[in-house]
Amino acid sequence: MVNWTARPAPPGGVPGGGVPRRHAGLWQLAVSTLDGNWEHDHTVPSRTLYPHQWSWDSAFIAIGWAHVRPDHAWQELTSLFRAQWLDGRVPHIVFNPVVPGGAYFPGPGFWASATVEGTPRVATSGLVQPPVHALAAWHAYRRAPSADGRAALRRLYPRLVAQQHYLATRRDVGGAGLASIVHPWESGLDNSPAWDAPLAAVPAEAAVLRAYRRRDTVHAAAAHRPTDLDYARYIAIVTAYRAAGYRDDGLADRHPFLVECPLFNAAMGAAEHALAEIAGEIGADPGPHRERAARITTAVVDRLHDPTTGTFHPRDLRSGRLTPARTVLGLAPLILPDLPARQVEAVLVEATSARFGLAAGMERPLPSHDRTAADFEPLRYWRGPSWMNINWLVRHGLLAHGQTRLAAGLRASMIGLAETAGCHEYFHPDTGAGLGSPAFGWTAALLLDVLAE
Ligand code: 9WN
Repeated sequence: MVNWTARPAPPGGVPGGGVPRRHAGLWQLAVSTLDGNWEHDHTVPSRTLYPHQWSWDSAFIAIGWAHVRPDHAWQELTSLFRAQWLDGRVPHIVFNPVVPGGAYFPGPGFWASATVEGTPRVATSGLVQPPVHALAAWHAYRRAPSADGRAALRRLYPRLVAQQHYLATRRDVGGAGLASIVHPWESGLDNSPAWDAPLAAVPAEAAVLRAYRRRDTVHAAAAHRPTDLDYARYIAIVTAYRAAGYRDDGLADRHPFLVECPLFNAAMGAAEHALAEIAGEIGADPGPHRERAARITTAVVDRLHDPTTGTFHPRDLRSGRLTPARTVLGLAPLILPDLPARQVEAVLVEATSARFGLAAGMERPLPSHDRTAADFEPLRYWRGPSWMNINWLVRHGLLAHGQTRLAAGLRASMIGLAETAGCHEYFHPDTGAGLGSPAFGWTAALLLDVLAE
């Protein structure tokens, strides 16, 4: 049984009993950031950079809403799953039809989801993101248990099961019980050094981009974002997937990017644990979820753990090899409550090393990449900066394995970061300076969650 912490939501956006007075300002900042990003039935990650609905953002954001406006938490997840495809995939972007098509690149016209069978009426992308939604739904419910919440769980449950089924079947390209991602965007850590090796094999030239106009660099510094060459490859990979109607059969024979990611698969395993809890709550059978969770954990260990480095690495199905970079993705399997003690120990060694600096007293949260690596870039997106969602996940992994002192250190550093820079999208891993969007949804939401504990 997973011991997720439960705390009822404080009413009306005021700090709950457990939130000290000195954090009242931060709490209000987080609530007003979420309110400012709320858009009729979902929350945009950022009004400028990401003016639509994103899949794993909505999951994290729902956890934050549960503390202040639980109805928004359920609307958030419900609107996302309304856009689920017939095959079970939950698209990584759901486009808001009232936002001009050119506001985000690549926009709805590029993805052309309406030309594909089994897609919803609303325009979406054709990719997915880490399946953290069952986990989020369970966390949201435990923070605000109610009859409405239970009814929402009941409605979401078959959709969450279909999401898992899609990943466990159509995406099991390697045939070993893990899901493959078909694009770096599916990892959520778009330009992580983890993808450098598999991306290098994707044929693309920066010239590909001349046909398009990037929108992200209008709102954020180019030096803090993926490069043009990264984008050229992102576009080339989507183009290949789109040309095959976003079908998953035959991927091994034709698709240029196929990787088993430790965070993605750990999320898939954690989702089965959460589904077991949800099933218990709504009178369904938790047994099959527990069995699937155990199988996923075994496969994550067998396929993605490297006893030489002690950490987890993505497996590139094109080369058959583990990718060499030691990124924060390698720590993510801690969120599996049944991760064997030997791997827990090894990951803790990695996390507490100079590479990531986890400690009971730590000044800054975990960076997204190994601080000691030659290609560590403290300003560039997922190649060094600290992100609140990854720290939140690792913190829950630490709690799941009884590492309360380290979890407390991480929590304090996350709060300190927001005290330094507010609800930015990501943060300089040394100075804590805010980077990217200044009013970012999941930073606000997860800040509420850590403040409330
Ligand atoms: C592409 C919305 C998303 C996050 C991702 C983050 C970034 C998009 C982009 O923004 O990706 O999906 O345009 O850069 O990498 O994790 O979900 O916040």
